Amino acid sequence: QFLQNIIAHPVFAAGEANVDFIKDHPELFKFKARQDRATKVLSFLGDVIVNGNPDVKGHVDEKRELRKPRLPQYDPGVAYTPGTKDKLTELGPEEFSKWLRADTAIHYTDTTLRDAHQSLLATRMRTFDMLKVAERFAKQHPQTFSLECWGGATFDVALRFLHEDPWDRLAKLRKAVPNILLQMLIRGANGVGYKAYPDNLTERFVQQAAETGIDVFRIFDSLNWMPGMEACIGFVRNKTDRLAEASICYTGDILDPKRNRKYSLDYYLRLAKQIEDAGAHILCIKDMAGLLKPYAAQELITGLRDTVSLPIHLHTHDTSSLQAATYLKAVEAGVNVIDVALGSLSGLTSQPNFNSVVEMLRGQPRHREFNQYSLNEFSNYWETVREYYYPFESDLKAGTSEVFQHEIPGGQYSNLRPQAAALGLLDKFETIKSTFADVNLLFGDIVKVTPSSKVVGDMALFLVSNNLTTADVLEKGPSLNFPESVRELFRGDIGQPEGGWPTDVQKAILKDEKPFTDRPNEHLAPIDFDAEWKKFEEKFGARGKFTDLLSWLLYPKVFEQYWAHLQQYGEVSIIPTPVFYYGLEPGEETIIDIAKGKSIIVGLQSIGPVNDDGNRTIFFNLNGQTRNLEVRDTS
Ligand code: 3PY
Ligand code: ZN
Repeated sequence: QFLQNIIAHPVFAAGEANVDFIKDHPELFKFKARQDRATKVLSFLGDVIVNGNPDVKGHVDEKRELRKPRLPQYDPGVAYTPGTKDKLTELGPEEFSKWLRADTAIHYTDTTLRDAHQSLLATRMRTFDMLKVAERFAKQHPQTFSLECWGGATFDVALRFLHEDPWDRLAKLRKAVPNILLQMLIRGANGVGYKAYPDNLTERFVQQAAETGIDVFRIFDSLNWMPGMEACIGFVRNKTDRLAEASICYTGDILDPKRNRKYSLDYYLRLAKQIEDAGAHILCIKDMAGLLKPYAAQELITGLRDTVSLPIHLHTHDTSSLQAATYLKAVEAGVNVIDVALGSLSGLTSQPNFNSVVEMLRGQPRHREFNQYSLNEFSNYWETVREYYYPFESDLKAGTSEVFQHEIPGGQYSNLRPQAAALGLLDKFETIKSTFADVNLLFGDIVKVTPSSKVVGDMALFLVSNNLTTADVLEKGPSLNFPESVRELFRGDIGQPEGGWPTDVQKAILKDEKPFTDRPNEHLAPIDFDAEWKKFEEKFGARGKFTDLLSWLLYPKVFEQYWAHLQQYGEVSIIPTPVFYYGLEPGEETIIDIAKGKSIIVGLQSIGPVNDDGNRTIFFNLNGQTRNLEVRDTS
């Protein structure tokens, strides 16, 4: 191959190669990296073929037919139409905020690439499937306000289960979508994790996220605790030229006298004012469980419009199936942006249907024009692609008004079932849901969203698996070993709830440990980035990027496993999803783009029997040539 590279090189072919020819042309060695890449891809495929992808183990339906998706039409030669990203660059965040507040037509955030699949498919959507349509979408629908495509659980899941670099996903989406704002969800002091991080780590994370492509930072605190959000709002304002969108997380029911004592309209208006004073550019109502009913939305948004001068962005989940009505009332009351997901990834625990909400407002004063035929093409694409992720579907078949009782966030619902199943508690799922509601009251009626919602879930699972009720917590507290996350919550590790913790419950859980009420981040030593770089290089070699360092600092164990997988199997995000999860059948082949402009055709010829060493020989066809590979059978 080296000789072939020399002969084919234009300098050599022109007879102009001198003594430095090889030294001056490192591309002559390129074949090596490609061969290496192809070999690594084969070894990953071999493993999936013989042992299955561990992430779907036990859930594979051999008979299921997976179709090829039809890509929506577009003209690749057509230039991008300027959109909200260009508007932000032109105006800067302060003026953009004013422009948005005054704009009369409704705006849409498309959550398909983040919350929709986090809420329906346990966050498993791969970069591969996103990139197939990202440029098309940006060219066909440049009037979209933003694409929510990063943050929340996607960071962890990309590294942990998809073996993908989340930063690489963001960089590629940015390139494909230069004209629409890209949006992320950040859990305030908890970043994209489940615990507090040192402030200077979150600061560098925010800075890097902006550099890689984020324009809208949706910031929230899982207890609606202002000190948990303030620092993050400051990082976006001071370290980037992007938009800080801070959230009031909505819980309870402002119109229900039984539920609005703590979380009243007045409470939300007060919080909104504090958010405005903290310097946010946009106010978000983050209705993570889908509890904001239509008439409550009308009151809340009317009140907020009178209280703050920020534009208002409404996020909800359609778990009850009522939320299109909520959007109608919200639009009438003057909301500026609403969150929707493309049809086939909408509804239930996801966001309301983008395609249908556009139709709801067609012909009305606040309508914004979208090409419905094209939106439906995108929905059809995702309908086919969604099938690839069938092992991650939750069993929820219809909207449920039960959500008004248990208040489980949409993003958590699709995870709670498998968590219950893993503990052998699936037959007690009804009890788990009602215990979730009981635990909330035991904890003093708190805001439930990641990570506080996870703690309520952990406690509910703990109680149900030990045949206990919330009444036992006070009675048997001294003899019970509560989950670590529950202890941390009551110690103050993720902040303070409205009205403080119930002291008797706190005592039962913490026993003699002393809680604190200041910012948990104050208890954490700042990161010494130079020292951490050195440690990183010693551990992983000098080839890492700064974004790798950040991933490692945020998720050390998960990153280590991701890195080991990368060394062994190379870049697996380039493998088509059905092949990534289910491998190949004998006689089947797939095309994989291993480098820019370079594809390989991989076919599976046959799988040999297990030999004395416990291995099988897999016969592949790689670009027309047979390649065999020994794979250990651990199945
Ligand atoms: C997250 O934090 O991931 C959420 O989606 C919360 O709603
Ligand atoms: Zn959400």
